[in-house]
Amino acid sequence: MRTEEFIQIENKFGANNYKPLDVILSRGEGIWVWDIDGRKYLDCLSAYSAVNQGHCHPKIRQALLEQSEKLTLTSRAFRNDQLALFYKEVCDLTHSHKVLPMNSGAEAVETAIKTVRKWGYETKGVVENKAEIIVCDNNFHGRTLSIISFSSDENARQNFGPFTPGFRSIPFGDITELENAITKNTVAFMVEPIQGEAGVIIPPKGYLKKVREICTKNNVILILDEIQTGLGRTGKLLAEEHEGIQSDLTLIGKALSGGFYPVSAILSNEAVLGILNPGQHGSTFGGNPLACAVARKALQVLVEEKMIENSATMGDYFLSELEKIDSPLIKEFRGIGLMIAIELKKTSKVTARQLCEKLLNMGILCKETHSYTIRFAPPLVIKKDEIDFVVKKIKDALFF
Ligand code: IF1
Repeated sequence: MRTEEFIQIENKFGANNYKPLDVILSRGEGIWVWDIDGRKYLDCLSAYSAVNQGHCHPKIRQALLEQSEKLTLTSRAFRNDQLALFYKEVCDLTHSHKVLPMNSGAEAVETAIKTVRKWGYETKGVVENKAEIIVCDNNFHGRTLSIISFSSDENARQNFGPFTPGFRSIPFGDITELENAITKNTVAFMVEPIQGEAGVIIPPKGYLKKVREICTKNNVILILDEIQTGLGRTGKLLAEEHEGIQSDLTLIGKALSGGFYPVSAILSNEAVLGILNPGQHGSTFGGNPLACAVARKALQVLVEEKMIENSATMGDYFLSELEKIDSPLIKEFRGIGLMIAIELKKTSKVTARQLCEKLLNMGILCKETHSYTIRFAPPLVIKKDEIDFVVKKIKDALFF
């Protein structure tokens, strides 16, 4: 089938909830993907950071194949021989006391919301049904009803009401706003260490450290959504390490499986996840042996193959090379590790989408976020000469 035919069929039968670039991919390896006509592209999106380890990592694939021949799903009605090992390894690696495995990122967020509410009523003594969770303007935490209830993106919310109450949104990066928003009913503050969908927005230095202090002082649970920033993307295993802090709950997903299989997890200290009892939360697929085997290997290769260190050094190099570009179209380059954005000037008459389409034709896959920002987040295995290649293409695309 030709590209146009694939697109026609998708458009005819599929819900129209995405506007993808018109490339039909059929193969991937490391930082590279190929379309159905054999054209090769350098992937600078990494499936929104789900393939940090690179496409079809051979060791993760092997773990998937081997486990798929033994046992894939038991449900949590019975135990399986991968779950305990996953628990131990993920907790050791992240210095967590407890873990709860789920599937998608949004499910991890929902799980956190349920858990901190229960914690609030039973430990903090919040009056029934009064629990409040503070979040940040321009957050992105997923697509379920409770999560869009506190989104500031009108398009994500419009006509999906009625919404879940109990959330309050404050500006990102502002400590005073957080202090002022806390009441006796506040059970948690949930925040992305770096806002992804908002356009790689990095908070002022010291922000998370102060957030940690304020949450501790007020007996408020700090939930860090590291579904995108975690697992090496910012040059550390978890972005919280940049400020030397520890959350109470950390949410991870995406790269937890290296892109093979949906796996997410809620990492916790003893007190918070300890609040859940049998029958109060769960999922048919959460913690299944195939997911656990894949996640164990995905974490192992991330560490053993020094992808986190590579993210830090290659991220610095990428950003410094970008900063050498002097184009009237550019407002700013920003980033941390391999989570990098280019923001175009609103007056530049070229939109981020147009630039992404141009780069697609030049063999670089990237995706706009909002009208004037493009995110660059290649797999963490990218090398120096490959960054040179991307930067050269970006330069060529900007001077047209
Ligand atoms: C889509 C964005 C990225 C996330 C954070 C939770 C989730 C996400 C910080 C939910 C998911 C994805 C979903 C994807 C687009 C994408 C995205 F542009 F929308 F914001 F990565 F930047 N927390 N982010 O970033 O995880 O339920 O999807 O597994 O197509 O909606 P999920």
